[in-house]
This record gives sequence, structure tokens and C-alpha cells, in this order.
Amino acid sequence: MTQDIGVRQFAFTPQTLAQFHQDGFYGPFKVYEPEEMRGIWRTERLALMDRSNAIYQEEAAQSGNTNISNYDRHMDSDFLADHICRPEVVDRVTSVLGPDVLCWRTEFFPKYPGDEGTDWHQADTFANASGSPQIVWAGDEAVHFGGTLTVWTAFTEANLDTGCLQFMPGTHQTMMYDETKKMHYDPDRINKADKAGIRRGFFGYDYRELQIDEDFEPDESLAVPMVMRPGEAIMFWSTLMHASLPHNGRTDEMRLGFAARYVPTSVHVYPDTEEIVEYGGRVSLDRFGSVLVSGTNAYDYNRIATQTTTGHPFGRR
Ligand SMILES: O=C(O)CCC(=O)C(=O)O
Repeated sequence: MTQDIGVRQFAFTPQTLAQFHQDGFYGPFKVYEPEEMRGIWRTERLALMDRSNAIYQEEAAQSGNTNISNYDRHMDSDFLADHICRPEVVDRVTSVLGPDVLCWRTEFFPKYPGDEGTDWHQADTFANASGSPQIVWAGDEAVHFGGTLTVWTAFTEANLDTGCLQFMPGTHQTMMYDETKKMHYDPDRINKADKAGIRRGFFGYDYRELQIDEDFEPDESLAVPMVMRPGEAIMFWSTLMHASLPHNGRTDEMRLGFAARYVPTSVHVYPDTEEIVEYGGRVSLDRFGSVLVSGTNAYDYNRIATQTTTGHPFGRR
């Protein structure tokens, strides 16, 4: 199977690639004009309320009480299906991962007025919440790599008031967390924790339960805020130390990020599980498939979706 991407208009120069390797992130960069993004979101947020074609139909996904309800809506939304294949995104992703790339997960990250920020974390296999690895790099590559490339697009204003992302540049090569340790889910702690004077949590988990060194304290002086306008995106390794600020309620506009996660086709996606069990929910992967956004898939172990549940083909437009 092949997904031809033709001329790579937005590919990195060697200098940009070197900077990316040093920092662990690139951006922000424009995908949509702010007004265009606002217009799209006005329509799409209503359309997304209809979950009848979503791939996760279980109670956990429907209730909205768990993050799983925000997963993989590119599988039933034409707009999100096209978004993950946009040249502005895919050309940059392939500059780092090589030509053969899958999108294996998308996720909305809403912050409403008063919501806590996301606590500092790094993700390598994404076993962090479920206990089962969700992505595993193959062979020799696993020695040098891990994690996923995330492209996080601001669908609304993401700033110091609404809860923008924060990064610690250059921290993507050393894991401070061990995802094979177990975190404990307790939705009652959402919006109640304070970490070094900042309201932060991890959607009902305490990410600090995964720390390799129990005395480790994320050094807030290294944090760089990523202020983004609607329609801007940022690309980063999931192994980069990242977090977000709380929404301080000074504006009533929610902050909404849409994260699309990419890996080379050689990575095993959900290698040994048929379900996702995390954030207090459980959904079956029966209808799940990774999306080939570029190049050729020469491996037979990942299930590939070629179109959304309503028949919209995935591909560059
Ligand atoms: O948007 C956020 O608050 C957190 C996002 C995040 O952790 C991610 O995209 O990996």
C-alpha cells in the first residue's frame, strides 16, 4: 500500500532538522489562518457531537467522563481525516521520521475556564496509563528512538490565560519516567492538585507516580510557554518534557488542542492488546486502524484504515 505525497513543499532544511534534533520540537507554524480555523471549528464542533459513526461506541467513550471520548475522531470526521494528512503537517513529520509514516492516534485536549494544567510528562510506549505498550519501535531503531511525533494544533487561542503548552527544550533524549510502573486512576483528584504552586494534574492520574527518581522535581525555570493562535501547530517528540498551564478563567473561551500522533510504518501499534483500558474506561480496538499518511507500508503487522467509517478516503488534498 502506498500514499504518494509528491513534492514536499514544507520539508525541513538540514538546518531546521538539526535544530529539531537539538530542541525536540519545531514551531509554531501555520496550518490555517486564525479566522479560517475559527470558522471551521464553529461548524465542526457541532458535527463532532454526533458520535454515531465514531469507532469507539462503548459507554466509556460516549459519556465524555474519560479522555477516551476524545480519541480518534479522525476516523469519522472528514475534516479531521484531511487535517492529519495536510502537507503543512505531513511534510514536516516525514522530514524527521522518513517517508513511510502512520498516524496512529488523535486526541482532543480541551481546557475550560478553571481547569488545571496538564502535569509534566514524557511518553515513550504510551503504556503510562493503560499498563500495555501502545507503540513499540522495531529492531535496532528501538535503541535510538522511541515515542511518537505529536503535531498539536490550536483550534482556539492557546496562551498564558487559556492554558498553552509548555516545553523543556532538549529534554527528549532522557526519560525521567518509567511507563512500566503503575499509575492509579482517581477522577476525584481532577482540579485539586497543586504542583510547585501551579494547578496541574493528569486527567485523574498522578504522573509523578512514574518518576524513576522519587526525588525528581521538574525544574519550572526550564519551562518555555508555546503561545499559539487558532490554526497554528507545533510538532514535538512525546519524550520531550511537556505540560500545559491551567486555564485561569480570565476569558470564557475554552482552549482546545488537537494532537495527531505519528510513527514510522515499522513501529508496532497496539502490539499485544485488543482494547484500550485507561482513564477509567475500556474500548475495543475492533474498528481501529492506523492511517498511512505518506509513503509505503511494507509491514503486515499493523491494521491500516484507508477510509473513515463514512467512506471518506484518507490522503493528501
Ligand atoms: O494539551 C495538553 O494539555 C497536553 C497535551 C499533551 O500532553 C500531548 O499532546 O501529548
